[in-house]
Amino acid sequence: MKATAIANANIALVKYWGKRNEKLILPYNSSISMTCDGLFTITTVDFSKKYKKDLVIINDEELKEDEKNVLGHLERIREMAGIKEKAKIVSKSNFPVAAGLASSASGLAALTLAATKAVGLNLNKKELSILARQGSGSACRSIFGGFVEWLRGQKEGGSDSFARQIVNENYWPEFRMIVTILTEEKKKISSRAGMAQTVETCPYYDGWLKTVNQDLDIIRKGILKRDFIAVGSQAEYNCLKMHALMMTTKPPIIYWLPATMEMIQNVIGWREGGLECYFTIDAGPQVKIICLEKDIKKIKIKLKNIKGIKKIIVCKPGEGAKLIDKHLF
Ligand code: 2P0
Repeated sequence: MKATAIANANIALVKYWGKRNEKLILPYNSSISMTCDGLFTITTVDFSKKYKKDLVIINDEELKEDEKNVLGHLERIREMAGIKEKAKIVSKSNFPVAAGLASSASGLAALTLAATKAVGLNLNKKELSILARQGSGSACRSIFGGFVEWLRGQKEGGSDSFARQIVNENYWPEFRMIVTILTEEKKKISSRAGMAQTVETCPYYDGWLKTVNQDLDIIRKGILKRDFIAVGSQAEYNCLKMHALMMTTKPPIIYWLPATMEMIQNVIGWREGGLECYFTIDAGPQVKIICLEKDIKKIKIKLKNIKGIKKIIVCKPGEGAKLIDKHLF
């Protein structure tokens, strides 16, 4: 009863921010993301009578604060399979965890696929997406590769809230996101707590919900037409709207560092100078530059001269979650 899966993280072009049902993780709005080749989590799950309790090891450290309720997700899968065995889980990501780089998306997607396979449930991608969503919302998008839309759904039970692929990873291979890592420190406010606080206190949340469908339409159509300016500019706008919500939440949620603001100004300046690039930022300080392959070299040269950048990772559209043969233990 052992299986291993690999899943890529994803970065949203239209963000998910706010739940209408916190227990089932049902969002107020649909969202669109790119699954990122190069930002991955590998997870091995082994269910066995030999384990007296569940043991979860993430990046060589035993899980202590179970913020994402990984153990609850495991229990959900055990219940589906009708088994009692405890599990050992070992998970490794190749990028900083919990610094606004969607580690829970790749982590919970890999866990969902590995654990369901280990217990002998052969779920299809839609079923996997629904299940991964209940572990962490953004994880439902990482089940699929390429450009992906998570449909908010209408039903109370969540059976119509899952992700689906808009186009696969080969449709727009020139599309890139350059992740600039500005700090590897863990963020202070989790996105789970932050979004709940926004829904409760932000006076502009209605405005977000009224305008998000337009963002989704423009970006979905832009992806299908490979219209870079349409996708990049609307993604940047959507990101700023989300951060405006965060900043006007009580107490305020400000994920930006001075280096974040500097990067924003840089990207805008480069664009004014004729370089086609946009930015997006998630629940953390890291800035992701949206660009095309043809401009990567020029942007990399510019990034070399900026002091605050610890590391960069260039991502192209990547594959969805999949099983692999090589176990981590
Ligand atoms: C996104 N974020 O669409 C948005 C943008 C953060 C900012 O999805 O509570 O870790 O586990 O459902 O999935 C982060 O939210 O939250 C996220 P839960 P999750 O990528």
